[in-house]
Amino acid sequence: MRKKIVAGNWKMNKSMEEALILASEVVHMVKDEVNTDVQVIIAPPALYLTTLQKHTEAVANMGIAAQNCSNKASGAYTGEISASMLKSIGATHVILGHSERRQYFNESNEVLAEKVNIVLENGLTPIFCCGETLEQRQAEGFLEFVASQLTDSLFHLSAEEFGKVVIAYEPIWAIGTGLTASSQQAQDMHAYLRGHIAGKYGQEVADNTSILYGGSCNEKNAEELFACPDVDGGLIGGASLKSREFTNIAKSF
Ligand code: 3PY
Repeated sequence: MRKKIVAGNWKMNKSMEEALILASEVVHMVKDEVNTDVQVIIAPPALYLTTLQKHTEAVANMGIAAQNCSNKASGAYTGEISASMLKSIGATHVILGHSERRQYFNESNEVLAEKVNIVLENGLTPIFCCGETLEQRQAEGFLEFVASQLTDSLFHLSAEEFGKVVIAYEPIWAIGTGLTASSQQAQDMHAYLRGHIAGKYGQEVADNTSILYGGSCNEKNAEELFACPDVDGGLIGGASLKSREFTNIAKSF
């Protein structure tokens, strides 16, 4: 059975003090209100991971994610943070390939494949993001384009390794724009990706893969999106910066 997951991508927001308040509110609300079969993950800026991990570890169905990590193991890579460092401070997940990293930091499918490898080698769970631009959606072949992001960055993995990956479909045209994919658009893409995974790894692996929807998911649209048979939760942007709204999203299954 695949997991239901709601992950909050805080991006580059909040001071330390604000982050502590937000995390402790989320931790309390999740503990009191969210079904234990829903895994709730927060992804604060890397600087706050060590401190906030001490809060999330107290709740069995919570995890804490980095928003990125290096494709290198260690060494002279000024400014980088390695997967083993993240593991050593108790991080559980790493978001990889968010469209903002692909767009502003030129992350290619090849570099992302290296990051996926190193994250898995260190016993962390990659939340692998994929998605198309508006121009791609309006042209032919956008389903195949998104599937190719999986092929190029993930399909070198063994079935056992692939089974540890979480996928997040984030249409780029719905990120930070207030536009959301309709539940039908999300379902169609998720079903297509699940079929693509089944073609490579078989139906059982595909059925056990959590595929999250991201892109302006909020407390108003989460219930309809999460009701889709192939949508297993959400990667939440702006709405994860408000404890009440984020918790409500985690309660939307
Ligand atoms: C968004 O919803 O804006 C996101 O980018 C989530 O990662």
